[in-house]
This record gives sequence, structure tokens and C-alpha cells, in this order.
Amino acid sequence: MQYLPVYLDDAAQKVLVGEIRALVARAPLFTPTMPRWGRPFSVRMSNCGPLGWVSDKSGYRYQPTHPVTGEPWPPIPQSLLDLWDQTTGYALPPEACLINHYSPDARMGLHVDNDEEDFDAPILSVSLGDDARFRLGGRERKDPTRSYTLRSGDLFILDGEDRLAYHGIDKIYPGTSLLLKEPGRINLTMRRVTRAQ
Ligand code: MD3
Ligand code: FE
Repeated sequence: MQYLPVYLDDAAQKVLVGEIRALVARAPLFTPTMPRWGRPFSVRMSNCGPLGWVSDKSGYRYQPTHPVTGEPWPPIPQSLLDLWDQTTGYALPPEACLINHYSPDARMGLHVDNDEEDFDAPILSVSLGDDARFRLGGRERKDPTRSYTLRSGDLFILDGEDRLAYHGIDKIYPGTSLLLKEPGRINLTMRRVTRAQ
């Protein structure tokens, strides 16, 4: 993994927030629910790109349309495609950009991202808004974990060994950033989903 602290300056973060507002106006944040039990996530989500990640009673998956509106996801903004090229150097563009919105009390339990077919491609994460405590472990749930504070403008590139590592968000620190209109945090993760031919 590669950690690029405050890669995006204040101005770039503001531009990106404007782009995200336009995206969620077209593809509103929805509340995913846990497979089988239907318990709602505390994180609200949306996506842009040809595919988007969703979760509901029938499971986790990528799909081309919004689960509530039925509309195709809006395209990934050019600025994010450029950021992917600059930082990952990966030859193919991301197919999905998951937008996670954390209100101050939201969290994301330890999990592995393995709904993609292609684990060779990196995942690029962009943090915006309030600080968060991010925990990265190993390939097994019981492996030791390391905590990081993710701040607004930070990038994380997950590749190699860490691509299939357990990770989660333990806590948001409300009021640590003034970027968003309200306390909370946005995280973007750009991903390849299908296997390169
Ligand atoms: C480590 N998001 O959307 S981003 C997720 O801050 C997710 O919203 C968190 O975990 C967030 O799935 C963490 C950093 C991140 C993203 C993907 C990873 C770390 C990862 C994939 C593998 C290992
Ligand atoms: Fe994840």
C-alpha cells in the first residue's frame, strides 16, 4: 500500500466536493443493507462509473444502475480519472467509484473488498472532510491491525498484499475539517471490477 498524505490541496478538495455534490444530485445517496438480515449500514453510499457497488438482502454486487432510481450511474469525473492515472499508473481506467458518506456516528466494520474479479488492479481511496480512524490488518480477520488517521486530501493506494487485507473505519472525528457544510466525511474508492482481457 502507498499512503499519500494531503495529496490534494484545499482548492483541489473544494473542486472535488463540488463534483461530488453534482454526482449525488443525479445519483442520490442510498442506505445499503446487510445481506440476509437487512440491517442498514450507518454509511450512506452512491457510485459513479459504468459499475457501482451495492448491498441489499440478496448480497453484495456491482451493477450498472442505481438501486433506487434504476438509472445508470453518472460517469466518473475527468479529474478523478486523471488522479487515477497520475497516482496508480494503471493502464486501464477505474470501472467503479464508490462514494461513501459518513455522518459523525457512522463507521465501517472490518471487511475485505473481494467482490471484484480483478485483484491485480489497485484501489485508490480519496478522503474528504473530517478525520477518520482507519484500521488495516492482514489477510485473516485475526491478524494484527495498524491504525491510521485519514485526513481530508489524503490518498491511499491499496495494491499487492494489502489489496485483500481486512480494513475498516472505526471512528469519525467530527469538527476536524471545515471542508463540508456539515460535520462528516466522504471517501471515494476507485476500482477495477472486471478482469483485464
Ligand atoms: C484496504 N472504505 O469502501 S478507504 C470501502 O474510508 C472502504 O470509506 C473505507 O473500505 C472508507 O470498501 C476505507 C481505504 C481502503 C479502501 C479499499 C481497501 C482500504 C482498503 C481495499 C483493500 C484493503
Ligand atoms: Fe473496503
